[in-house]
Amino acid sequence: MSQNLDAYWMPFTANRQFKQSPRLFSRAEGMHFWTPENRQVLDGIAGLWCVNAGHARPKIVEAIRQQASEMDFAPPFNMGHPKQFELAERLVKLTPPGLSKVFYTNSGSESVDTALKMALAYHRARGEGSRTRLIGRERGYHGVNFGGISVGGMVANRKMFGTLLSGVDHIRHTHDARNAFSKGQPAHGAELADDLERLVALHDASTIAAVIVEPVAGSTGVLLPPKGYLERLRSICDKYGILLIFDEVITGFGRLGSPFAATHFGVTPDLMTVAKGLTNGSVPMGAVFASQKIHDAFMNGPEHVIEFFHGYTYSGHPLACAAALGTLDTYADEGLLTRGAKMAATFENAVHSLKDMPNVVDVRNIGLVGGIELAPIAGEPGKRAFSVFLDCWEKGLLIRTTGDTIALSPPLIIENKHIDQIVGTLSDALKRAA
Ligand code: PXG
Repeated sequence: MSQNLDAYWMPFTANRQFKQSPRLFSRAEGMHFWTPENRQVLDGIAGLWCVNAGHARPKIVEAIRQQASEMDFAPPFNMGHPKQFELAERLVKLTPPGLSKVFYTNSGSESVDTALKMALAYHRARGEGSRTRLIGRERGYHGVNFGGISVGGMVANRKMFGTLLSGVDHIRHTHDARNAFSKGQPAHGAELADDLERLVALHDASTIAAVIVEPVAGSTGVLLPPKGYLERLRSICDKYGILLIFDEVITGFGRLGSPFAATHFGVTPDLMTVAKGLTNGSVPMGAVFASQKIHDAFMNGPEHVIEFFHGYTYSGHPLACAAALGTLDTYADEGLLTRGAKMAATFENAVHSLKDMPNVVDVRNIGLVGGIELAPIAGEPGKRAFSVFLDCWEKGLLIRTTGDTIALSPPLIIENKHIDQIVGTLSDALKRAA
């Protein structure tokens, strides 16, 4: 490799291993990437759970191109531009009823920290400033900013970074071996939501601002909510005046076969974070959806005073708004926000066909998400799944691994032939990794 790879410190990557045998993409279209050597690689994970409509979609490309020449930037504080408002109006038509306000960010991590701050400030604005405690869940992933890692529950993302936010507690994760090889939502574990009751008993509801969960946990290895679990969490939150935050950075924009997980499961949170699929991964953008009630609690001071002391230089960036509008057009034209539901049965059968492959200890799925969990190599956690990842990459398939779980989250434009290729390549790789 002639290019010097030394200066770039790569994120969430084994830098030394990578630089010894680099893996680069230089072009992408539809369901595929191409390497600089022009080798085609099937995208089994929508880039990183974000390119839901597939790569280089014409309406998105054109929207970005046009916006770049029309207006590159406009200040987001005290000034606006038309596309911010147009996008917000279109977005709240897609969200579950009640989530009627949108606040823009630039990533999932920023969306999470924004939502946590909104929750704290909401209670304070209503005169319940004692509600300062934030509750997350073990094995949760909420990005990498300080708020997100504090409520998050992945030890490697937390342990190096000091004491994090104070006043955070966690409920238990929902992974339960009794549910192995469940198709869709598993039967066991709704009662794990009662952990929130325990934390209320321990800390008192008057100290708790919000609880944040991923409706389906992605990064931590595709963990589904047991039947009845999210409903139970919602009703405990209602009982005690605790806000419920759904982190829909992965589940938003059609991943489960519905526009949002909230729509899919029929449980509406008070705040909902998104990113990724909002712009089809094309320009960084995130957002927080808030209920009218939360928004209105802020709108009670003198009218000339800023209501929420929060925002980013690039909140509602013109390129991001244009890209998001092009993305929503593409989703609408092709019915992509519900296409996952049509493909789900085929995808489910395909991933569960890997059940009897060597070392497979669980298969989990919902919509166009699949998780295949492998038994770890003794004393070397993560190594078996990573070797499957490298093998698939050699054979022209991009997958994602976390620990010893393989995650699949293909673009929602996937066809049967791609599903066949994913499963065929994976089963060969699993046999070789035995
Ligand atoms: N919340 C959730 C639920 C996420 O999945 C974030 C927040 C943070 O988003 P940003 O845009 O700040 O990265 C995410 C991100 C994986 C993987 O391998 C998933 C994410 C990021 C990196 C890797 O599954 N999701």
